[in-house]
Amino acid sequence: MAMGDLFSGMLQGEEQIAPGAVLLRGFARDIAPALLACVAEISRVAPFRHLVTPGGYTMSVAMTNCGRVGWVSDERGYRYAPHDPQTGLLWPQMPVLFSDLARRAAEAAGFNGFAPDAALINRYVPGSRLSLHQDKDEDDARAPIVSVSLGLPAVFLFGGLNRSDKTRKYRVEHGDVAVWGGPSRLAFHGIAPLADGDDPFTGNCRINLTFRAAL
Ligand code: MD3
Ligand code: FE
Repeated sequence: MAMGDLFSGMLQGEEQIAPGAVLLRGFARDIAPALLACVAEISRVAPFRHLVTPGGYTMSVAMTNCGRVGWVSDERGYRYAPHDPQTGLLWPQMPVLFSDLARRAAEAAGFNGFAPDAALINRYVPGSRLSLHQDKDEDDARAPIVSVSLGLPAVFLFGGLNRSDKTRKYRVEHGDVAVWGGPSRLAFHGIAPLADGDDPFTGNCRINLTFRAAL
């Protein structure tokens, strides 16, 4: 590894949290306002909504998508679909700013050539949470998932390959990016109930982007 890579990693606050799982603190901070402008634009066409799980629970996190396909859930199950079931329209195109960020972050974590076809956009308000789960609806589990945190901070729970494995907690903040691949790709993870707060960029919420190679 070249000295420059070592230093950029240190300056970036690169942290390996498990094999294949890397936290890139502040990686997206500079472009966060532009990312949020894209989210606002996307949500005008594909509004945030609270999906229902196959078990009949309404999620506390509001979601929308952009890209060739989007993640959806209803009483029939979880899947990726090209159309927004609420409007019947195709999901909005993924902005080049998004796909470029995802590719650069994946590369910084050692995954070259990441080309996401879906970006799930999650919106948390105080009290919203995401219970422990695995992301296993994607066809290609060899590709990593890249996640970008914007707005209010959150406590990220990261476990192992079994639901009962002990979880570790990581505080994630505005501009932090994480890459989950290799042996960590199917690890259980979740988000603790969001604490109240006031963020200069988003006000009272947290936005998370997750980039996936879904189909
Ligand atoms: C660890 N989102 O949308 S991103 C999700 O902050 C999701 O909104 C959370 O979990 C959020 O599915 C956490 C971090 C994340 C994403 C995918 C992972 C962590 C992961 C896949 C494997 C292991
Ligand atoms: Fe997940």
